[in-house]
Order: sequence, then structure tokens, then C-alpha cells
Amino acid sequence: MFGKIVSHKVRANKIHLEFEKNEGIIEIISPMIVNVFCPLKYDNHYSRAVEDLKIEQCEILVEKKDFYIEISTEALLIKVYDDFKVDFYSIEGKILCEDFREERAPFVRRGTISDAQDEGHSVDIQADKHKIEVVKRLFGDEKFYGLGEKTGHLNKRGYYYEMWNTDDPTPHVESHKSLYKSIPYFITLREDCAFGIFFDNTFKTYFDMGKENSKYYYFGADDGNLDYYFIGGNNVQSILKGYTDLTGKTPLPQMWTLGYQQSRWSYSPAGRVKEIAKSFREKDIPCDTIHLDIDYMESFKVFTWDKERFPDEKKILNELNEDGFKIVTIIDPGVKKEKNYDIYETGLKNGYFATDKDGITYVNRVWPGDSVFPDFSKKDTRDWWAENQKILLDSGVSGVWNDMNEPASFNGPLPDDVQFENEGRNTDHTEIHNIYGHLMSKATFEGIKKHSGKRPFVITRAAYAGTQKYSTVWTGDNQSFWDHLRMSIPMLLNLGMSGISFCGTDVGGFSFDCTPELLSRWVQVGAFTPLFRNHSGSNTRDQEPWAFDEETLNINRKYIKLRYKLLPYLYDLLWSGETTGLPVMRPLVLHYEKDKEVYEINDQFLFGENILVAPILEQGKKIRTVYLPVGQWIDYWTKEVIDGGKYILKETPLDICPVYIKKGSIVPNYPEQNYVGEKDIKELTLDIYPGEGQYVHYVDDKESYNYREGEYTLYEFIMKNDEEATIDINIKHEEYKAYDSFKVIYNCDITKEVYFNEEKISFVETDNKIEFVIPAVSGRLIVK
Ligand code: MIG
Repeated sequence: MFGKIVSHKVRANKIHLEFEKNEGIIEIISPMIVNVFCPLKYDNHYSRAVEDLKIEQCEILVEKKDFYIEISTEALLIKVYDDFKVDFYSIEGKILCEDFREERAPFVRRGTISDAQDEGHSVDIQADKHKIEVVKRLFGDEKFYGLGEKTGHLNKRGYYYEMWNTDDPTPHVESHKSLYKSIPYFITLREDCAFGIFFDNTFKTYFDMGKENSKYYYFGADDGNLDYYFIGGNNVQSILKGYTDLTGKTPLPQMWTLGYQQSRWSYSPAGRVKEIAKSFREKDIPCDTIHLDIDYMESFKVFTWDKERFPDEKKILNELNEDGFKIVTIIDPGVKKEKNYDIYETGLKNGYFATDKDGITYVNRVWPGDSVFPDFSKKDTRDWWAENQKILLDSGVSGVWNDMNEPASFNGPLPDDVQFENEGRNTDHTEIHNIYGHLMSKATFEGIKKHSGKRPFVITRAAYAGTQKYSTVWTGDNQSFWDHLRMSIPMLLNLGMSGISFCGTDVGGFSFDCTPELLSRWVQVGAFTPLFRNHSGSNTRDQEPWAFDEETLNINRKYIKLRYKLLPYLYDLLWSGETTGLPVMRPLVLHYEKDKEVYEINDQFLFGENILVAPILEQGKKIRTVYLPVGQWIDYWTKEVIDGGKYILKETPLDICPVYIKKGSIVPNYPEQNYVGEKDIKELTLDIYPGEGQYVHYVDDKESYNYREGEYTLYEFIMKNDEEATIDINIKHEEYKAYDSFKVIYNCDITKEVYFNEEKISFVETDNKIEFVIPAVSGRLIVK
């Protein structure tokens, strides 16, 4: 495809290579990040994921050697050979990533496919050669993480996936090569080194992570440019930072979006929505949000209300808002083809819809019947769609849920030849498919931002790399299966490893009937997932926290209340994630990458750095092993201090989800509330697990962008634990009126005296802990 290197030129941060048959460019983005590019289709990246490519000026050395061109930054050494083979080394000379020089050689496969298929078996077939293909050598010590929303386990090594946004209602199992989202990015962890590869190509892409043969792995595409980023780093965390520096960070959301959310297909009519709201308050279960699925619309026409079911939507939404409920409405991309329906007419008049190859508006069937599809690849269409969000906001809607945006239709994916404007580079569906939902969420985000001034809440089903900037995601139509609860953990963890911090699954499962036990265990996981929404499909039996029996209700209440208690901690995680790119839900490997024991843990995760969750994912299970990494951990329920670096056994009656707090943690807690903002919280509880540790707590108005102008307050806590324990409290930034006092829960019962700024503080002693109150000012706390 390339042939021999003919010449090379250095232009600023780019090394242009001329090969016999093609050209290639190595672009140094930063000392750690390198782009490998060949303009097979376009002369430039025209990326939909990397919207603001920042080049870090750095020293680059380029030298021609006998058989290759050597490029070095202060962190990486890159060797480019004939045929555009590129090898990456650390600056110390350790080989990190090497192009495979031989031909692909699949493991042996025998028998005839057609016989098996005739009998109805689904069979894996041998993947062809792809138009674009980069094959890398497997050294044998690789673990792969990321690739967005895939079925299977945490480590993707040994499996094959495709990136082609897919709405497949059959139960998601390991043979699904693609689901709703396409995030062509993965992290490779090897012994003593790690790196990321982001293949920024929106066509259908292919990722074989060593399935075809254990000597190599590859990624390929049907079309587009050869355009991938090699992201080096000292550890997995810094790679995630590098990737999100490119594609964007999950922004801090409004705090209410982190509360509990209740959904169903569909709460309708208005009276039913009111009934649901009332039940939450009556049954003493906190809840912030109720979702309206497709039946609130008139004939499924987007941006309309069914006037029979919701005769006065403004009035009812206003009443719900006053009771502390936010309303989120679903919006699909398909616009009903109907004369005099103004969304359709306006779109048609302005050429906002995708067309067939003859330029005629393309029509397919979705919920509204014959529908047309906005061309979100075009800025004018996005601006128009953004304006339409105002219609919802004016009705009192607080967030928008984008569904069916793979895009899906009742006849499967749109045909390949549907035409899109693509900002002047006219193209067809094969290029736009994987970014359709991404661009729809971008439009939705921008509209809500413009018209509300607040941090938008958008939920999308389809996504591409970088969607985290605009939207939270849910993992689509799972089923009320234990298998799906189990699989949700690695799926969400890998979404987090792919930059999407704010994600969740339908708690309780979407299709099929949930059981009381499954809902009880699922809500225990949900309490620790960033998006905490119970949703279920049409015709499945009721799945609200109270739908079954007293025991299930109590368990739901217990864990939803725990979630509300932890809200300030969760909010801190999202705030810090804006800088670090680290997700809320983390595989243990993100913090303990030197510990081989954690590489394949599929059934435990960290909720931020300080809280380890080891949920029950099997029916009837009343005891489980938990791996505690090195250090000391405190059982959240019993307060027992346990040495880590080993497996322990934990008994798990139905109301216990094993949770451990790292020694040296300070966990901020809120008092009980029915919904975010119900109380003006003037006293923050600090749940302290004595030891060495630091914590930063962030406070702002919970909804606006004023924090970006500096309107926030930061408390820093530095805890030392020598003879006597000291906690230094420093207010690092104070431009938002936060707390008057801290209520300290100090989880240690051998205390004799407490001093704050040298003043003696009285405390009460309860089992295993003491409690006292101090003013929320800078100072030194001493516990003897
Ligand atoms: O064809 O709007 O994944 O959450 O409830 C089904 C109805 C369309 C699929 C979504 C699901 C939603 C449902 N939707």
C-alpha cells in the first residue's frame, strides 16, 4: 500500500513522509501523543471527536537511519519504516507497540458455515482484509480496556468487535459485535508500560484484539483516512487524561441529575405521572427525576404534546417541579412526515433532512410512521434542532433523552446510500452512521445550554468518541436478567475507560419481567453508577421501588438514601473528572495497575478512589469473595478494619451490598433529602476514616456555569495520623457561600480529646465512632 520510503520533510510538528505509492504524516501532538495519518480520503482530520486539537510545542528530533526514520520527543521514540510501519518505544528504548510485519494468519477453522447456518446457528466467520488495516504485534502480556460499550468482560483481549451503532433488541450477549455506541479507542496495559490507541474513523471499524491469532491484534476500517493517535503515558490514568485531552472531558452536570431517576415506557397520561411522583414522597423514597417516554407526544411527533393525555403540560410540569421533580422527555430523530406539522415543514423547506441519492428527502418508518431524518452532519440542521429544544424547555422540561439515534428504523439501519451534507464534504450514510447520535446530542446540548443557561442534561443511546462532552449515556435495551446485571459492570467500566464517565444501565432491566431479588441487587449497583435510572419496557410488569413487596421496597429505599447521602462525594468526582478525565466508576486497575490480581476483576469496582463496591450479581448468593487491594479497608456496614492485598469472604444477606472505604478517607455526606435542593445545606457531614489521606471538596450553586467564572468554594483536608491525628482544613478558594459548620463523624472509638484551632470540642461517643461539630473555617483539627 505504501512501498519504500522515498523522502521525508519536517514542517513544524509534522513529519511528512513520501513513500513510493502513498504519503504518510507523523504529527507530534505532545511529547506523549502522536498522530499517524494518511490522507486516503480527505486531506485533513475533519474530526468529529477531536474538536479542538491543541498542539503542545515541544522539541522534536528527526534523523534518517539506514532503514528507517527516527523521530523522538522527550518521552517517545518513533521509528518509521518502509510500508509505513511505525514502532513506538519509550525514550529509554523499551518497545511499547510494534507493527506486525507478517501476513494475518487466522487460527484454523473447519467445517462449512452454510450447514450450520441452515440449521439456524449463528456462526462467526472469518473477517476479510479491510480497506484500511493496522496490524500490531502481540507481545503476550497485553490486557485491553476500553472500546466503549461492548458485551463480555473487562479485558477485551482475545475478542473481536465492530464499531457500527446497532439497535439490536435481542438479549445482549458475548457474540454481539456491536451495540449502540462506537468508541474506537482502547488502552493496552503491558508489564511496566501502557498506551492508548484512538482510531478516529467514523466509518464501520473493526477491532480484533488477538482473536484471529494470538500473535497480533488489528484495527481496520471500510473507508476514510488512516488516522490514529498513539497515546503514551506513565500509567493508565495519564493515558485516560491524554485521550480526554483530545476528545473532551465529561463536564460537571447539575447536581439533580445525580439523584435517583424513575422511568418507564411510558408514564402517561398526566395523572399517572402525578401518581408516581406522589408515591415517592409518600413512601419516603428520594427521587429527582421522572422520564416521559414516547407516549407524551401527539402521534409520536417530536416537540409536540398529546393534548388528551397532557391537556395542560405547562401546568402539570410546573406542579411537579414545585414538588421537586424534574421532567425529562424522550426525543427521537425521526420526524413524522405529515403536511402542516411545522417541524416537518420547516425542515423540508430548509433542506434539513437527509436525502436519497437523487436528492429526494429520505423516508423510513419509525414510531410516527413514515418519517424523515434530520441531517445532523450539517451545522444549519443542528442549529435548528438546538432551537427546537426551547419548545421543551418552555413547557418546563429539564432534560432531554435522545433515543433511536443509531439511527434505528423499523427496517434496520438506513441504507448506505442515504446522503448527508457533512459540512460541505457531501457523503453518505456509511460515514455518518456512527456519529449521527453524537451530532444529535451535540445539537441538543447546545440548544439546552443556550436557552436555559444551565448545564444541559442530555441522555443519548448512540454515541461516538467525544460524546461525553455533550451527553450522558445509557446502555440501551438490556433485559431483566442476572446475566445483564453482571455484564453491566464491565460494560460501564469500559465506557468509563473510554472517556464516558456519566453512564448507567436501566436499573432492574428493560425487557422481560424483573424479580424482587433482581431489583434489590440491581438498585445496590445503581446507587454507585453515575446515571441512576430505573427504566422498563412497555408491557413488562411494574418495576418501581414499591412494585413488589415490603422487603424490596426497604432495600430500594436504603440504597437510594445512601446515594443521596453520597451526593457531595459523587459531585466532587465529576468536578475533578473535568480536569483528570477519570470516570466515576473505575475498574480496580485504574488505581492498582501494578497488582496483577486486579486486571480481570469483572465484579467489583471503585466508586472514585476511596470507595470499593463488590456487589452481588447472582441470584441467591449470600456470601461472596471480595478482593481488597493493598492497604487497609473499612467495611462500611460493620466498620471493621481489614488488611488488604488479599481475598476476604463477606456475608451478603439481601440488604447488604459489600462496600469498603479506604483507610485515610474523608467522605462528605449530605443529610437526608427527598430531592436535590430540598434543603439549604449549611452543615456538611464529614465521614472520616482515620489514616493518612487528603481530600478536596468542591461546592457551587449546583446548576449554573458561574463556577467557570470562579464562583465556587474549595475545601482541602489533609489528614495525618501519627501519635495524634491532625486534620488541616484549608479553604483554598472561597467565592461561593457554602457551609457554616462541619459535623464530623470520626470512625474510631479510642478518642479522649478533640481540639479545633486549639479550642476544646465536646463530642458524643457512639459505637465505634465519635461525633462533633466544628465551624466550617480553615484550621487545625486534632483528635487525641
Ligand atoms: O423502539 O421509546 O431503548 O429505552 O423505552 C423502542 C421506547 C424505542 C427504545 C429505548 C427504550 C425506550 C423505547 N425505545
